[in-house]
Amino acid sequence: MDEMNELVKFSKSGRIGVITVDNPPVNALSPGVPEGILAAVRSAQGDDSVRALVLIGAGRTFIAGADIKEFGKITSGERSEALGLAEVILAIEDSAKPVVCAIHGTALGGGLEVAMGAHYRVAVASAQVGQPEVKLGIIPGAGGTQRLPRLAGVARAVEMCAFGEPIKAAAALESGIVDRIVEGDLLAGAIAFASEVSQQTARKPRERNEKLAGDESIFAAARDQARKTKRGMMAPLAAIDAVEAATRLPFEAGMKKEAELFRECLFSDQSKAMIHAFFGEREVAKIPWLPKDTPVKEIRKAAVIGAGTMGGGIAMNYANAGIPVILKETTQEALDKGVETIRRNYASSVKKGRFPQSVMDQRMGLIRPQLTYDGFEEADVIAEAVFESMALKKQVFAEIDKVAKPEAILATNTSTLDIDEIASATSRPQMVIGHHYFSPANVMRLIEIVRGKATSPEVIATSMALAKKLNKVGVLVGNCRGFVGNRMLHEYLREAESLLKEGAAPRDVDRALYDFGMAMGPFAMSDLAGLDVGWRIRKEHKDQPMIADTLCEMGRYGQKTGAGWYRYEDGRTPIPDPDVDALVAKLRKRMRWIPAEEIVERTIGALVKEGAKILEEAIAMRAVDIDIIYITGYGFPVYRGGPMWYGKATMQA
Ligand code: T1G
Repeated sequence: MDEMNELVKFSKSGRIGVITVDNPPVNALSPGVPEGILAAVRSAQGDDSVRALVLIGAGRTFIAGADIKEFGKITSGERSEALGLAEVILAIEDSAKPVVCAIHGTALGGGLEVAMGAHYRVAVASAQVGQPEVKLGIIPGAGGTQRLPRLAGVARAVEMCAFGEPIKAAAALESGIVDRIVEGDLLAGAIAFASEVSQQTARKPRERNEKLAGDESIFAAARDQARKTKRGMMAPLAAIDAVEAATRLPFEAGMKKEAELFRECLFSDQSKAMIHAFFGEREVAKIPWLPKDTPVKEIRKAAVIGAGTMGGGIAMNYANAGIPVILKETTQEALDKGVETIRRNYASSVKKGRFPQSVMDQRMGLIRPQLTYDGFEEADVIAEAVFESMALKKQVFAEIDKVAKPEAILATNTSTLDIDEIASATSRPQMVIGHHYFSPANVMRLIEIVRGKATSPEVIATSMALAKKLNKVGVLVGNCRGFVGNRMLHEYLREAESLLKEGAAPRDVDRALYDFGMAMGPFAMSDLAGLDVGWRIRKEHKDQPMIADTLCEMGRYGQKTGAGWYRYEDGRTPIPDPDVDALVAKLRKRMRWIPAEEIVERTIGALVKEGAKILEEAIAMRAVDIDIIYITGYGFPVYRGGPMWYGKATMQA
């Protein structure tokens, strides 16, 4: 095996040359990889013993894209902008000897673009291919928007480039991206395929224009969908423009258009923020002070106490991960209601085609509803999700302390209460930890993992690993009132109320933050979550009253009572209510028009200020932890990087 360099190896199997990319962990196109591939392709051209080439990745995946770490160096001017990919891909495409890409794991971004420069692609059934660049605030920059529509058609290319979701090998075969699904050993299958095609004249993907004819409405429909589902993001619209250019311009001109749009996105604040979030999601999983060899227990069985909205969603997470879970309630009526909600949720996913009925049945089969603690002694983790009352939670923890096995993790889903006090109800506070999910728990990706004074390193390490197993983002935080997310939210809501007292209306504040990119404004969000939750906690803590408390005294808890800050006729659409305007007018100190910029600056500013205090107190380890909490748990726009990133970029926090 010849070393083109330490990252790319070349070997021969009979008359087939094999180019192996070996750049762990994900074979990113880091400096040296494109160069190594190019050298291998070129050297094979002159080698008569080689009739065809196979390009494959070593380790767990094919090429997972350009090296994202290089983008910061490009935008800071530290290195040249040229990724060096276009030249490599052209060399592959212009190879006189057919090139076959062998795909396992993921072929993503530049990885799929390299593969689409090849004349053929074979894949194992478990492989996935995609153009996820829009998730980094950019678009494909090495021909993906020009070659993908030529291989898979315009509609599929728009879908993949504008929305960034990968597709499975079977769908890639069906749409013409992949030429064969290989059973068994991938390399052997690829070499066999390469032998078969070695005498054929391979077509260059850039010359395959027959699928470019498309119905123009595809682009308009995709733009509408992007404006709805990717609201405020520039990259999805740029990706659509680039694919559209492929249908209108010759290949080279289309490539030029793609490069322009790629550069515009790469140098945008949105992309910097989204790349921050990409690496942030991986960084929050790392606990610097936790020894690497801290034992992580395997979670084979779980139990959830409380089948309400949160308990039901938490049980679904375990079932979705294939973990059998007991779901306990105190009354049959409450239990039946909880199980029915779970069934309805799964049925709607089946209806939306997310997974087949068989998967729903399998998951429902993993959930065991009951009214007793039978079987709790086998659970590796017990998650409590009962009503937010300290007395009740302590009673429950005293009960599970008697039935749980010594090594079981005792987790509470409290959103505000003191973990140490809850733990004091047990004989094993070192096994107690907060697993704070966000509603709806089976959808929201965030779990705030709250360590108590006594929580052991094993329990923390196991909880962080469990979050990944449940396909969630676990962020470790310290124990204080409201932990990180809700503590900051409290200040955000207080500032929103003070804006009302100065002249703004709830809809003005909500509009400003919706336009800023929040999933919804503070008042509409409070109505969705239920005003009574915060009210009960403020009463329990004898906090300074808020206007929301007055609304609760009027029986206005939000959507669940048909009225809160807004009125709800259809249960979900907020309608401004003159009664609320009148109440606010009575409490108003002065009346002035407040511009949206000021509303955003003050409310997001409140988040940033409280975030800074939380960092000082080490309740959060890093600013990025706070950013990921807000992006994955509170609907903060990812293209603004999270409150601390945004604060730093705009408020010199
Ligand atoms: N560049 C640099 N580092 C990367 C990387 C990449 N493309 N992908 C992953 N890593 C690091 C990651 O930070 C982590 O590091 C480790 O690898 C394992 O990743 C020209 C411009 C492939 C599905 O967007 O989606 O090509 O934390 O924990 O859960 O048009 O990684 O261990 O130090 O995520 O098994 C397009 C990004 C780039 C794919 C594997 N490609 N990666 O998931 O492992 S733009 C992407 C992923 C581009 C071209 C454009 C996932 C994965 P550390 P991990 P995983």
